Amino acid sequence: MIKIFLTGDNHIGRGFKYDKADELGELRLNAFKTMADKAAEEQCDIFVIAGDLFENNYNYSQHEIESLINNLKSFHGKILILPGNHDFDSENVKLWRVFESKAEGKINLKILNEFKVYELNVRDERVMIFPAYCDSEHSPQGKNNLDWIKEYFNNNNNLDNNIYKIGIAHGAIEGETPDADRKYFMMSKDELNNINVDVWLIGHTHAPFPKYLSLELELINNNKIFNAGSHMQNDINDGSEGQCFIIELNNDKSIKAKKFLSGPVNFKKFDIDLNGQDLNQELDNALGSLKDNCVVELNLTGFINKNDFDNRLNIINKNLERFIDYEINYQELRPIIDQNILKEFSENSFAYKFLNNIMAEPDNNAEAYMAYSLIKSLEM
Ligand SMILES: [Mn+2]
Repeated sequence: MIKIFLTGDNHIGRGFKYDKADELGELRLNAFKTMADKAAEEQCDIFVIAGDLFENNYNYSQHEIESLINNLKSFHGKILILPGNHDFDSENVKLWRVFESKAEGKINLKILNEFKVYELNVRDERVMIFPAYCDSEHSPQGKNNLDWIKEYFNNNNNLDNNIYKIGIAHGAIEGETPDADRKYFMMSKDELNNINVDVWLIGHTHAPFPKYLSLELELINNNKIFNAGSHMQNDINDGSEGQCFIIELNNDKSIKAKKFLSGPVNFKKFDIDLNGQDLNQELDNALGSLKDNCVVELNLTGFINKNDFDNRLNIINKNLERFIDYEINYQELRPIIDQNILKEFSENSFAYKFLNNIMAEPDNNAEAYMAYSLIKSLEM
């Protein structure tokens, strides 16, 4: 049996649009300590990063590289890194040479940047690694880097069954990843299944698949393609909750797998349209059950009573201050025009009668507010 820890699409260096961008960047780096500790605790033999560890291959910092290496130190097995389309390797790219030299003597690292079989010995078992790494940002339309692996198996069709054969690739998967232009090393599941490896470890798609993995190790039937997704949600539109996969490949080549939640942050977006409800209560209903380790985007629209409206910033801040960061948009939030506000005008005035008439109709908050704003603008 061999045991694999799988992550990818970590995008170290990708910016965050929030005020606490630096803090979020550190959390993303520090999650590698969480992952390495978990991989060690689970006695995984290899730790695989299936592409896009970095956001790009030119604008990386020494701090990021050193922090990654330090955080990975608690894992003593083999660390295999596949260059993805964001951090692709080619002749003029220095990133992976820099990473290798910094890692020397600290972690047991192999950058999979050749189209060849990498042989490992794990628990006295023979393991063959077949990498389809990215050697450019985009692929020629409809092409991927699987050809050499197909050819290898055509030429070696009676490999010893006891050898563990692991394919690692980075690119879009037909049916899982949008890639309209077919320029992200598009692979089909049929194509992958027809190659005689025992398991495929895939990167590129930030949302994980298969989606049904649970937190407990379970036998996986009829699937040998695994994409763990990002270890941390990178933004609100990212379909990842921040997880890795732990995969056990048994002597009979059956597969057991589970997910491990590694994300230190979750990004959440709420659109709340109010119609007279208590602001504090509505915010508590929406946000109360969230853990503190969230970045919240809150979009408030509609109508609240005048008292809540005057205190809106206090109420909003009180409900949001416990989160890592938050962004609020309340420009479209309006006060309900009520009898109290009407007192601004004398009872015989046109304004009073006009507004009073509008307010007499049900569900006229928007109209009353518009009329009130118009009257106020004419008064000036
Ligand atoms: Mn990618």
